[in-house]
Amino acid sequence: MVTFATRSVQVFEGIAQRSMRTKVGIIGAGPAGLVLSHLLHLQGIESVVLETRSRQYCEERVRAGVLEQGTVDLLNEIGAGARMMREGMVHYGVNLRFSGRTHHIDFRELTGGRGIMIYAQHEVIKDLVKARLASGGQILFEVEDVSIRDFGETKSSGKPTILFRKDGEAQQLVCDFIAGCDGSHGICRSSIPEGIITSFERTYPFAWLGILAEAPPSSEELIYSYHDRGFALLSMRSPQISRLYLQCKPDEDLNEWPDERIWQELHTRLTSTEGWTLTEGRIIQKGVTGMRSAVIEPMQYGKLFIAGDAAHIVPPTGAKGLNLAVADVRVLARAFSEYYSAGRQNPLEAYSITCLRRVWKVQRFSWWMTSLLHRWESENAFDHRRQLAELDYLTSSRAASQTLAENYVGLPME
Ligand code: FAS
Ligand code: PHB
Repeated sequence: MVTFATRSVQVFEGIAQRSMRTKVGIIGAGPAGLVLSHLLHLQGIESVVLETRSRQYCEERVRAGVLEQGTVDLLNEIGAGARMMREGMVHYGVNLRFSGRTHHIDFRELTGGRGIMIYAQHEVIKDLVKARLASGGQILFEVEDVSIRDFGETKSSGKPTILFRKDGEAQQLVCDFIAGCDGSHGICRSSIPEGIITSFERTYPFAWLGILAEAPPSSEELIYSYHDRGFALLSMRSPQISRLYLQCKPDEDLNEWPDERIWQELHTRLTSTEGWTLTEGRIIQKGVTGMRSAVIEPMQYGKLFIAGDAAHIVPPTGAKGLNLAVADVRVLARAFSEYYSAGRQNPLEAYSITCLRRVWKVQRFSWWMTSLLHRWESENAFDHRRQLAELDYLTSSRAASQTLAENYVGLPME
C-alpha cells in the first residue's frame, strides 16, 4: 500500500502554510537519505525526502566510485541494483605501487572470495531516485530555507516539524521522526542545542586534485602510488573513462594545473620499472577535494537522527564515505522498523552507539591508508624510510595484507 504524506493548510505565525504529515521526514537526497527512504518503504513506513539541490545536480555530481560488497547487496535488496550489476566493474584486488614496483593485494584470496564494485556515486543516485519515484516515493527537490523544530528531548507540545519553502511557498512537514541526511554542510547537526554534541576532528595538510578523462584505464584494477613527489591514484568509471587523483595543497588553485601539467605529474608519480605506461585522454572534469576526518557524538538527539556525512567525514583514501553512510541508515531503518512494528524503543535509543562502533573502525582505516600513502611536509627522512618500510611489510606479509583487504572490502555491518 502506498500512502502519500497527507496535506492540509495551517496558519503558523500568521502565514497560511501547506502542511504535510509523514512518519519519517528525511533531509537530504544523497546516498544516506535515498537508501533510508527505500529501506523504510520496504517496511511499509512512509517518508518524505527533502533536497535543496535539483534532481539533475544530484544525479550529475561527480563523487565516490567504490562500493563495498555490503553496499552492493543492499542496493540489490532495495531493487536499485540492476544497472549497477550490468554496468559496474567487480574488482578482486587493488595495487600498491612504491619505489617503481607494483604489489597486488588479492582480496579474493585474503578475504575468502570478497571484492568491490566500481560504480560511480552519481550513477547510484540516479538508480535510487528512479527506483524510489517508481515505488511511489516522495522526493521534493529544490526546497529552500529548511529548518527543523520540536525534535528535542523535552516534552514539547509540537511534533517534530520540518519547515521549508517550495516554489516560493512556505510549507511544513510534520513527522514522528527526522533523519538528518544532509551531508557535511547541512543544517540538522547545527540545529542540536549547544553542549549536546562532541566533535572529533583532524584535518590533513593536503587535498586531492581529481580528474575524469576520456582514456581507457591503464590498469585493470586501482593503483595507489606512494611517490617522493606525492600520492597518486588511478581509478576508473568504465572501460572508456579513467578517474585519477593527485595529492595537492589544500588550497590548490586549479588554474595552475593545465591538463599537460596534470598528465606530467601523473606519469611521474605513477611511474613503474615494469614496462607499464599511463594512457592519456581528454580531461572532461577536474576538481579539488579536501581531506578531513570528523565524527560527532552522539549521532542523535530526541527525535532527530543524524546519518552519513552529516555525522562523520572520512578522507577518500579508503573509499569509505558513501559506504559508511549506507551502513548508518541500515541500522536506522531497522530501528524504525522495530519501533513501528513492535513498539520497541531500544534500537532507536541505541542507534548512535551501534553506528559509532563501526564508524570509528572505518575512521581508523581511512586515517591509516591516508597516513601511509601521502607525503607529509612535516615528515623527515626517518618518516620517509619508515613509510617505505611499512609498505614493504604490508606487501610482503600475508597477515598485514589481510588487514588491508578485510577493511577495504568492508567490515561486517552491525
Ligand atoms: P551527501 O553529501 O551525499 O548528501 C547530502 C544531501 O543533502 C546533498 O544532496 C545536499 O544537497 C543535501 N542537503 C544539504 N543541506 C540540505 C538542507 N538544508 N536541506 C535539504 N537538503 C540538504 N567518498 C568515497 O567513498 N570516495 C570518494 O572518492 C569520494 N569522493 C568525494 C568527492 C567529493 C567532492 C565529495 C564532496 C565527497 C566525496 N566522497 C567520497 C564522500 C561522499 O561520497 C560522501 O561520503 C557521501 O556522499 C555521503 O553521503 P550522504 O551522507 O548522503 O551525504
Ligand atoms: C574513485 O574511484 O573515485 C576512488 C577510488 C578509490 C578511492 C577514492 C576514490 O580510495
